[in-house]
Amino acid sequence: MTNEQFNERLDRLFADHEKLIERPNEIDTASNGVFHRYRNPVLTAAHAPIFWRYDLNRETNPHLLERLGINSVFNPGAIELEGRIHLVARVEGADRKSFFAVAESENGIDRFRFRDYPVVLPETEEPDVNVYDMRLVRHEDGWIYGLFCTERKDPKAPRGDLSSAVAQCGIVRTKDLKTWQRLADLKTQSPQQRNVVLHPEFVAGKYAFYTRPQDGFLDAGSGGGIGWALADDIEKAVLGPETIVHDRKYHTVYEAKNGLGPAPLKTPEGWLHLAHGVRNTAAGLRYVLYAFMTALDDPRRVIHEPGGYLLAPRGEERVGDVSNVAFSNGWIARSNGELLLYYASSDTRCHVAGATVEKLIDYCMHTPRDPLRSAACVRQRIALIERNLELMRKAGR
Ligand code: M1P
Repeated sequence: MTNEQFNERLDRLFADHEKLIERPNEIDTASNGVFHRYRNPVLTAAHAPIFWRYDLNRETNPHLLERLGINSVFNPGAIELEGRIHLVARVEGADRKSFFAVAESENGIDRFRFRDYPVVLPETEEPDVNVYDMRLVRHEDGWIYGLFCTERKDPKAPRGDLSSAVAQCGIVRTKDLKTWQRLADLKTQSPQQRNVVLHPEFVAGKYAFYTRPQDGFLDAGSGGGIGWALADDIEKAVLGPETIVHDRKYHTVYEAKNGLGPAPLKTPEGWLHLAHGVRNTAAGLRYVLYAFMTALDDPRRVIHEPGGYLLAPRGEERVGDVSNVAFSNGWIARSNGELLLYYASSDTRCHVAGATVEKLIDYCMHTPRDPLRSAACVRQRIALIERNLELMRKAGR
């Protein structure tokens, strides 16, 4: 490669990257009324800065080859800070290891740009092998907490088993998403934990955690459900027995597994929750997002439980490293009532859907519950049809 060719290729790399970052996003007009999708993903592997991936020095990289590839960018935590929307994304290198990186945007819909450096996450005495899926929450104690999954090789795995892992909840806190303080990993009575979320307020003067007790690394086993327990201290948080807030149920969209998404939002009608539900199919697991509400005076008590899913992977979203997955661990309620719901598709890329808190409350309060049996579902639908046909007759439609 001549000097000229090297520079030409370098210019093109930077220009294409800039074009991608600056690409405006548009609302996808096909909407069910509850939320609207946006056409373009907000963050992808291609959004990672060129200087994270290439060695730009002609002496050491004469062919201008990518040296440290990025495989995917997904499952972002989200928070509004100083008027800007910040995502703490799970960035996975070509080597399969994930790390966290902060990307910022003015409007939360497009032009997300990664900060120059990824997050340098402090470690405990037991080094993390892989970290992912940070849930950010602004707690009433004044800190922003990030709860994430820390994964390490299972020390009890038989020789030759290089897949078994132990998942636990790591905890960091920050004021600015720049300096991070690592606290002790959460201690619970369950063999493994993933999808742990900190409730934004004290409950009975204690820190309250949503958990996901599970027996194995992948399978919930006899565990599962979205759990709940309190801790006296956040710096060395220890949980007692977990009670189940929202359980798995036979033949629902959350029969195999479920887990809380972002921290719940406080609304006048109750705590608004977003979660993922997993079912088994012949083609593998299918992950969808669902919503529910709990009581303001007792965040463990479910008060509204709409049936079915809120958002399921659609079209291209269905394809990726782990296909047929919609997963969310970040949303932002803006002061004007707008809701930005960040979700990832198929463990590959990040999207945003727009809604309002008011619409989500309406969805939770007025969507009928899952009747759990086909015949009952038909009766439920016929009741709707009858009411509508009557209205249509009166309106002369
Ligand atoms: O691959 C789908 C998701 O699987 C896990 O979620 P869960 O523990 O509920 O099965 C997580 O690893 C998540 O990151 C991933 O998106």
